[in-house]
Amino acid sequence: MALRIGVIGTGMIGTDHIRRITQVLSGAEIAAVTDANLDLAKQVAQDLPDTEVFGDGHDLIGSGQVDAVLVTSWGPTHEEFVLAAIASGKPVFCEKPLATTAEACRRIIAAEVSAGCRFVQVGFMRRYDAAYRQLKAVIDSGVIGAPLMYYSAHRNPDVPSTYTSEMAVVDTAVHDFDVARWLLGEELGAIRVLPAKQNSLGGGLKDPLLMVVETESGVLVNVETSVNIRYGYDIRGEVVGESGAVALADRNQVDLRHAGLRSGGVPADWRERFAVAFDTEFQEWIDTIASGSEPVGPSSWDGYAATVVCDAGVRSLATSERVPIVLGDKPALYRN
Ligand code: NAD
Ligand code: ISE
Repeated sequence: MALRIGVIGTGMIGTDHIRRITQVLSGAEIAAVTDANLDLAKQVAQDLPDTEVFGDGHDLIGSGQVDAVLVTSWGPTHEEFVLAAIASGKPVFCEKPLATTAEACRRIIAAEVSAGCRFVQVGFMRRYDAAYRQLKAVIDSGVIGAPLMYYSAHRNPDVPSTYTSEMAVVDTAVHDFDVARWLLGEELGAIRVLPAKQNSLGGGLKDPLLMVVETESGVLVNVETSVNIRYGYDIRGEVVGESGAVALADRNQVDLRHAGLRSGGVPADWRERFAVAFDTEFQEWIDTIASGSEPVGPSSWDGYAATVVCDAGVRSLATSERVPIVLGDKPALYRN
């Protein structure tokens, strides 16, 4: 039987995930949807067979028609829905961030620890991208020696008018923090956020930013966020090791040579750049949950660790000072 998923939040990424679950992937169906904007939820359900519209996320989570929950509502609402799913004993896939405060993430961790098993997977899709997976495989093989530095560039062509300077840290660089932890296999220990000369196209935002992050063992991670760079959505990464370096390659299928120039495309946005990674992320989650296993992807601990780094980053953005990152002990549930 197909895994019956209930979706809370049918906005931009919610509808994109519904599309992939119903049109690209196998083994799951959308049994229920809800949104604070109920008309939007009804409109989305119209195009789906047998999908019930609920007036509220809690009713959806409690429904006997829902086996697993997908949270794609705004960040500040994530905690209550994730906690409710855990209390109902249902697996929950939560888009980033797990929650917007470290305290809220700790409450989610406490709920899972007291239940004695994992229910939560967090939407850090870069871990499912084929190029990032190869980058990690090269690092883990030892061929470049011990990693010493990691350069991570996160460039958006533009951002909505509601985007604030702090969002470059909590909404954008959060992916770079998670992928750095995953690639390097260690926690981040301190962060310093430095605004560069301001991009005049950025409507007053502190943009671009350079974030200098130190891992616990002393690897330096340099994260650049440029969120008004116009030319496209460009994600770059290079790890420098003791005896070699490895970088994400440019991703074009073809290489155009014309009129004295050599060129290739740049994705328009995150949906295009990470389409296949999102597909892989969800197919692996569906297969794991449908088999009755606990989720194995990014955990509540990963969501918590990323939020703590973001908190420290926001503090550093205000002062440009180095801010230590303090996580505390990792519960056994999250130690592999
Ligand atoms: P969006 O504004 O397009 O959609 C969010 C939807 O949630 C809206 O329709 C809103 O009405 C609904 N909503 C808000 N509060 C609700 C509540 N209490 N109950 C039910 N519905 C509620 O936003 P989006 O761009 O789709 O982002 C949603 C989440 O996905 C955010 O947490 C964002 O950070 C994350 N996101 C992740 C990625 C990624 O690359 N992994 C990309 C974009 C967004
Ligand atoms: C967005 O919310 C995402 O998560 C994208 O992956 C990121 O590139 C973008 O900057 C964020 O606003």
